[in-house]
Amino acid sequence: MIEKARSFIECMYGMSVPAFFITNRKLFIMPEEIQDTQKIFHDEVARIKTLSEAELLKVKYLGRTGVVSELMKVIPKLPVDKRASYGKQINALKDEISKILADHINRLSLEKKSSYKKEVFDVTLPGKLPCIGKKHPLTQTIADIKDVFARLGFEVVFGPEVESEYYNFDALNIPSDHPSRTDFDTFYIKEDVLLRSQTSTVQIRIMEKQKPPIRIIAPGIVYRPDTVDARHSFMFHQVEGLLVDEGVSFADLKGTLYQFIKSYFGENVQMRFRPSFFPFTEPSAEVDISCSLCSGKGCSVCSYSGWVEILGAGMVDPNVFEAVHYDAEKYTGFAFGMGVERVTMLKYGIDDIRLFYENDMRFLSQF
Ligand code: 2U9
Repeated sequence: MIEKARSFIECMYGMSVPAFFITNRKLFIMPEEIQDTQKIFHDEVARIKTLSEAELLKVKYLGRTGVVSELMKVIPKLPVDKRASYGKQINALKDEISKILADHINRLSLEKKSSYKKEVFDVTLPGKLPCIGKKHPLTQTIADIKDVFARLGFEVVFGPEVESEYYNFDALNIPSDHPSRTDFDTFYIKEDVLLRSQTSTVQIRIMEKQKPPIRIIAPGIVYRPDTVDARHSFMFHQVEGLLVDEGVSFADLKGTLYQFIKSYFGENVQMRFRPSFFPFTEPSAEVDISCSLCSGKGCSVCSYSGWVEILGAGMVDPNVFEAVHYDAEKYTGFAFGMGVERVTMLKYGIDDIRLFYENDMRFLSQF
């Protein structure tokens, strides 16, 4: 019966039909090409070991340009009356391949999933270090300064960076002919509008609103038209402090700055006051510390003097109190100011202020 069918098909199709197969209980007589394909597929399927091999085989046989598609391309070339039968056989082969591959893919994916659970977690493997950000060194210095003064009862206050001449100069007893008021030393936006050159403007604004006792520090950016070099920048950070109360003396100023210097630079650092002059304080002083880089022995940072200047300070000038309507007979106070870049450079031995502004991770990651 089979032999009969074969010779019938061979004679009808004009091609060799060496075998047959049964799908869905129907007898199909397969042309050789289809039968060979089926045989090769079964050989290949028998060799599959992994899910990815099964998936590759799926692409090879059932993909858009795969083996089955190639077989389909023969159909239009057959005599019209033979196309349907040939097409049916290819479809049967396609169904068979699809089913076998789907079974393999399902089984292999289940096996893969269950093998995950069996994997042993090696606790001795080194972990991946998370990349943790940190504060910019200037932000860190401001935080460190705030910490010391917070412990001494100082409150942190802020104010505008665009100011009037009154707050930046007049209220601070800086006379109208003072050289710092010219546009060589101050950035003017227009007449009577400028970028603050010190944060003392903030203390004036606070004193206008609050009666003593006052105990504040004002951190912030200030602007001066300096040519940029290793020690200067047209903008930098300051922290200024102000304490006003009855009976405040120069000894209180010294004690406060002593505490700050020991806490920030270390217990072994020495402090000295040199007489100076500022329009807003009287008497005034410049404060030095023993060079923390050479421990006072002398190096290029301290110009071989063993001392470096870190801040200016003094007792608030009575004219400043008058500007904010404080009774200068009743109240006294001290004030001080420091450059944040400068104290950071001295603490860490940084020799160029521009490093703070360049966002170079090789520099920033060291802090
Ligand atoms: C009020 C009254 C007085 C703040 C002071 C200095 C001295 C000082 C400089 C340090 C380095 C500025 O950044 S720097 O260039 N500052 O020398 N600052 S006394 O005096 C005040 C502040 C506010 C109402």
